[in-house]
Amino acid sequence: MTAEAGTKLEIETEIEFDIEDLKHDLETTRKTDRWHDAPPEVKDIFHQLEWNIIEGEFPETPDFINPLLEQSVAARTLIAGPMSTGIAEVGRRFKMDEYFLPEVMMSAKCMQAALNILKPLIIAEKAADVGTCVIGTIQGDLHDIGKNIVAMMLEAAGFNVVDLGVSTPPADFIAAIREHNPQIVGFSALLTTTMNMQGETLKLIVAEGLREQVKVMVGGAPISQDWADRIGADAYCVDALVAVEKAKACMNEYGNVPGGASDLRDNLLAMDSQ
Ligand code: B12
Repeated sequence: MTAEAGTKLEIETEIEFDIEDLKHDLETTRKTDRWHDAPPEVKDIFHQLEWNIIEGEFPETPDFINPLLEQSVAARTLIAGPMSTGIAEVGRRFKMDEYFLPEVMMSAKCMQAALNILKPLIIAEKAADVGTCVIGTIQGDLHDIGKNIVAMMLEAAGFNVVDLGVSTPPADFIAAIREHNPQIVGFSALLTTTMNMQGETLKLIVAEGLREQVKVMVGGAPISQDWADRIGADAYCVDALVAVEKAKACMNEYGNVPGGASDLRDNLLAMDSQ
């Protein structure tokens, strides 16, 4: 554990976790063996927050978020840490038919309740204006938790973010590009049945002659670098932190490179192994 600028605690959240290990830890001990560098009292509340999300008890979510903020845990650590592992376990249970839609909806409400508290704290860090990003969940898809986190982090990094919401038709992306003149456009998709709409939206951007003026970033659980390459996106981002780094690089190092250029894709991909 190291002290962040100011008085925030910095706790390791980038440990890769295997979902089967997570299941084992949660089912045998009700605790994950993560956050090794967190103080014990913080670690305890992290575990309670994970369970709050898994069990979908959204009215109580603030009761775990607020004490952690009082203990100087950074808002970003909560999102990348216990909130992330909690909702991952919900996804696993849903996939295994241990959970059904009502349970997932309750867990999503916990995430939303937590994000409502954390958003103002993250936005308050807002850096100087760096550029504009249009972002939206693709047509047919109603998932927005991940997209909202990305939008929030980009805003904190100094982007003017135009959020088109969920189930965004390709034509709405085109209208927003014409209206707001963004340097970056982001598509979120969480369903294998809707991810194709990322490709369709990108095709329309090309057909409308807008491809060179925007850099296209894609993300969401079923999305991969292979998929980004298949549809011709400039960057795939596994999470919000990577999205911020790549968006900043699009404005700085590669600010003069047109969207769709192969060296842009190569350079942004190379950032994953740095
Ligand atoms: C919560 C949830 C819901 C909630 C959504 C609430 C909401 N407001 O978003 C509700 C209950 C509404 C829901 C509904 C459905 N869901 Co659902 N859902 C989930 C669940 C459990 C978690 C998703 C989530 O929020 N994760 C947390 C966030 C933080 O992670 P993330 O979204 O991946 O985002 C991060 C990165 O991917 C990236 N990122 C995301 N977007 C973007 C965009 C850009 C531009 C960039 C750069 C990066 C980026 O950064 C984010 C932050 O780090 C997932 C399981 C899973 N493993 O994903 C299933 C899951 C996505 N759902 C699934 C299904 C099947 C459905 C339904 C079809 C169920 C049904 N029978 O009706 C419906 C679909 C409704 C629709 N038309 O969209 C399946 C999809 C399977 C598939 N192969 O397509 C999943 C994978 C569950 C499973 N394991 O089977 N769901």
